[in-house]
Formats: sequence, C-alpha cells, structure tokens
Amino acid sequence: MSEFFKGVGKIPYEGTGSDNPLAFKYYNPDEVIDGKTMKDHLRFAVAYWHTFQARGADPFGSGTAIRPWDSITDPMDLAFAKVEANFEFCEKLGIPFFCFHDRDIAPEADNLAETNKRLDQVVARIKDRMKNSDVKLLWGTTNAFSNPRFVHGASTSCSADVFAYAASQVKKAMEITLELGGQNYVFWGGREGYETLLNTDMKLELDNLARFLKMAVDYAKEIGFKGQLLIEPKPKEPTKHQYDFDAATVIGFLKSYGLSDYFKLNIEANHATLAQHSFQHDLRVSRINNMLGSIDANQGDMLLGWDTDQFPTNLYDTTLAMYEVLMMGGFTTGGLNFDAKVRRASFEPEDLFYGHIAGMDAFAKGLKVAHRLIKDGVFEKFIQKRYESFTQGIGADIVAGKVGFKELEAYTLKNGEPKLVSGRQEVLESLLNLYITETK
Ligand code: XLS
Ligand code: NI
Ligand code: NI
Repeated sequence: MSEFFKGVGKIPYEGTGSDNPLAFKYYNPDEVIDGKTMKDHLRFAVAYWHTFQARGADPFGSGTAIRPWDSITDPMDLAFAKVEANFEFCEKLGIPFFCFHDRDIAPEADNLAETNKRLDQVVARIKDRMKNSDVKLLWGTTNAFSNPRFVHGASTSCSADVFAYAASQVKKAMEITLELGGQNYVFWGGREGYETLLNTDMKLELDNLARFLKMAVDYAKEIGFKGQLLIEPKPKEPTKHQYDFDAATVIGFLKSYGLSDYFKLNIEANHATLAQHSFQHDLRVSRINNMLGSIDANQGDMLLGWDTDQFPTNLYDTTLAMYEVLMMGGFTTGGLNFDAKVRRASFEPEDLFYGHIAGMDAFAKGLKVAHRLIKDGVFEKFIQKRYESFTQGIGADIVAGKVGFKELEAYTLKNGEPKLVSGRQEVLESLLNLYITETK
C-alpha cells in the first residue's frame, strides 16, 4: 500500500504553547469534558468531495491543486487510490468519520447499470479497508445536481423520467450507505428549486419533493437502514431559489406533508448565513424543534454572496454552535462534517491538513468555552430571570392557557403601564469575550 501524504505523520496534540503547524493546539481527542472525550463530543468527518475531488477551479480559472494522486489517469484506478488516500488522511488526523456523494467515490459510466457496478467495486474496496481501520462512514448522499440531466431539478424536475432516474440513484446510494454502516443519509437538494416562476409549477414540484422523500422513508424501512435521514437546507445556489431554504422552511415543509417524524436537519454554517441568519440561529431553530441531527462545519465570507465553504476558524461561531450542540445533549448519530475546501491559492497537499487542523482546533476550543458557559449558567441564568414574569401571576396563567383576551384586558386596565428592564446585550457580549479569552 503506497503512502500518499509523505512527510506528514500522525498529527499530535501539543497544546497552545506549540508553534508546530502540524499539531493540534486545542483538539486533544482523549481529553474528557463532562464525562465524554473530545473525540466523542465532536465526531469530526472529512468531506470526500472537497478533500479528494476538488481541484480549486473557479469560474475564471482552472484547478490549481497539486495532489499526490495526480499521475493516475485511469478513472477507476484513481477512485481506488482515493479510497486509500481517504483512510490515510483520516487516520493521520485522527478524524473518526468521512462522508461522500455516490459520484465522489466512483465515476459515472455510460449507463446506470454500469455506474452501479463501478460503485460496487469501490464500495468493496472501502469495506475491505474498514476492516483494518477505526474510520467510519458518518453519512452518504447522492449527487443529483452535477450531471446535465438534472438541469431542471431531480425530484422537482419537470421530467418524470428524471424523477425516476434520481430515485434510482438514491436507492443505490442508500443501499451502499447501509452496506458501509453509514450512520445517516443526507438529502441536499442541489437543483431542487427554480430559476423563474414563469415556467414553474411550484405546487407540483413541492408535492413531488414530498413524494420522493416519502419513497425514501419507505425504502429505508424496507432495506433495514436504521440511520437518521437528514435534510440540508440552503437558500440559493445553484438555483436562484432552493425549496429547502432554511431550517424553519424545511421544518414547516416536513410538517405540512406529515414527514417530520422521519427527518432531522443537517445544518451548514455557510448556508445559514446565505439565508441571512446566523449559524446559531438555524441550529437553535432545529434544536427547539428536536430536529438538530448533524452539522456541516464551515464558514462563509460575510462580504461575498455565495457559498465559499471555508474552514471554520471563527471562535464566536464555533463556541455558539457547540453551545447549541451541548444544550441538546450532544450528537447522537450526527457529527461535524467539514464541508469545507482550502482556498484556491492554498494548493499544496499539506494545506488539506492545515485546513482540517484549523477547523478541529476552532471547534475544540468552542466546545471547551461552551461547556464552561453552560456549567456557569452564564446565559441560562440571565434568560431565566429575563422571562421570570411567565413563571408567576398573570404570566403563569398565560402559559397554563387559563386566560384569554378578556382577562388580559381586565388585568391591564387594573395594572397600567408594564415595567420593563434592560436586555443587557453588551454585558453578555463582553462576558462571552471573557470566556473565549479565558480571562473568566
Ligand atoms: C453544497 C452542499 C453539499 C452537501 C452535500 O452546498 O453543502 O456539499 O453538503 O450534498
Ligand atoms: Ni453541505
Ligand atoms: Ni455549502
């Protein structure tokens, strides 16, 4: 077996005193926080597409990436090589999971039957490699957006044949996810949206999306796939308007079609910000609906209007994300998948390590800070006090459903103008700073 990332060994934890770029400063996998190791809290995953497929191309220029498998020309040899590279990469970083689209692991052939055969060959290779590795599959998914056949959508295409093709693809992708012990299955509707309503039957497209998801639920049951089904919201890109706009839209959609018991959400930071929300907002919306399943860990650029999928390094975001994860009691089947790519100018193979190390350290630090914030009840105590009026008197009656408009009018006429207190946002923000900088 050949080594792809020569010169990079197992990445050690060296602590904040270290200036070794190939070492963790905060991520100490075995360190126990609140009864659980960091490794089990964070459940990191490598995204096959960004790490092994992407070449750094953009609309103005071709790929810049230098990769250790560049000399391999046969597409299947390349696919097998990337299996090896994936395990080597995850093992060196101590990342316990990976995620893939069907088309990342095996290239499409001339027809679906041949494509599926190719998939089977690569899956056999992955299964074999898993025998000597602790690295597992966090989730599998389908790429039903790159091929030109999906130009009008997949399950929301105007063509019933395309709907059928996408269904066949998800069927196979679910089977291989099951075969590889995948813990979740993700639906990201890459082309499930529209460009103009002038040619779009929105009602039929939404009904078809729901029909498609219902078929997926049925098929998962039929083959005994017990993993969590996840939907990943995104408001736009590639389509102008994506149907799975944000967490609230997806939850409403699932509820209106009777599907909410079968799905949870995979929240991606950059998708939340594209929807004009903070990352924490979409995590919170999912959490309070008991639908926060997993996270695509990345960050966008606030000055750009598209999905830049950068490695997450903003400590405010990682802290507040881990705050939501800890407040829901931690991940069950989900984890932190680095749906992130190195910048086009970061084209050397080592940059793949630096990117992941940066993201892992940022989330490890976020976990530690979030844990202390919760332990000290910094926000919780404040919030409890802020809403105290709903625990007694008229507030308790409102919550218990004991009063209506008439009683509330009588109460207000008797009590007069409400007395209010400050929200103290600046105090809380400065406390958050003190916790992040560990001066508190
Ligand atoms: C693209 C999405 C995609 C999904 C998986 O914006 O984030 O990478 O995570 O299909
Ligand atoms: Ni994603
Ligand atoms: Ni993205």
